[in-house]
Amino acid sequence: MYENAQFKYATEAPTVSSQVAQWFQSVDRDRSGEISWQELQSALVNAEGRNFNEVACRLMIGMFDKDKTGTINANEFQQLYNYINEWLTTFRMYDKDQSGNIEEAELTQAFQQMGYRFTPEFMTFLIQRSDLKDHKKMSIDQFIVTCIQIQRFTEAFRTKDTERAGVITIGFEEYLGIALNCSTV
Ligand SMILES: [Ca+2]
Ligand SMILES: [Ca+2]
Repeated sequence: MYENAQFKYATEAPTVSSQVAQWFQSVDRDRSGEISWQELQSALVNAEGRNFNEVACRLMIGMFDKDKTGTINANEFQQLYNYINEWLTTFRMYDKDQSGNIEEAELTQAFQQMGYRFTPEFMTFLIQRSDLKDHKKMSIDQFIVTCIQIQRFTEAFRTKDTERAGVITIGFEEYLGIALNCSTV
């Protein structure tokens, strides 16, 4: 089931830099020397056979676009490549039944291992918003986005929650500021 949740163009172990260069060339379809989120999107497929969602691709491009051109050059790409591979490894580790998706029990365990203590209700909520139809699973791209967003919101929350009480009081505009900042891709 995993064949789909991989780089479409990678044929061998992805650690050698010549292979990274090869993948860069395959992904850079218009030969601009830069990878756009659209090009990244068309190169990444989840277990459903669907291309990664737009938010996931924009988020990942944004993270490694050091010179802020909106695209990834060959130098920036190595890091992006490693980052995506780390996510693939993480995802595989949590996808215990190797279904290619993260089901609710797997998600619960994943967040526990990441150090979060969430209620079962919150886990159900996360699964439901990922799988609008069957309420059963989360794909790899949804998992990446969910983890990144929860991580960002957690960091923002912690800067306010200095006593580690798990509760904060926040003004309306400050709340909006955090929400808008954390959702920016
Ligand atoms: Ca390009
Ligand atoms: Ca699974």
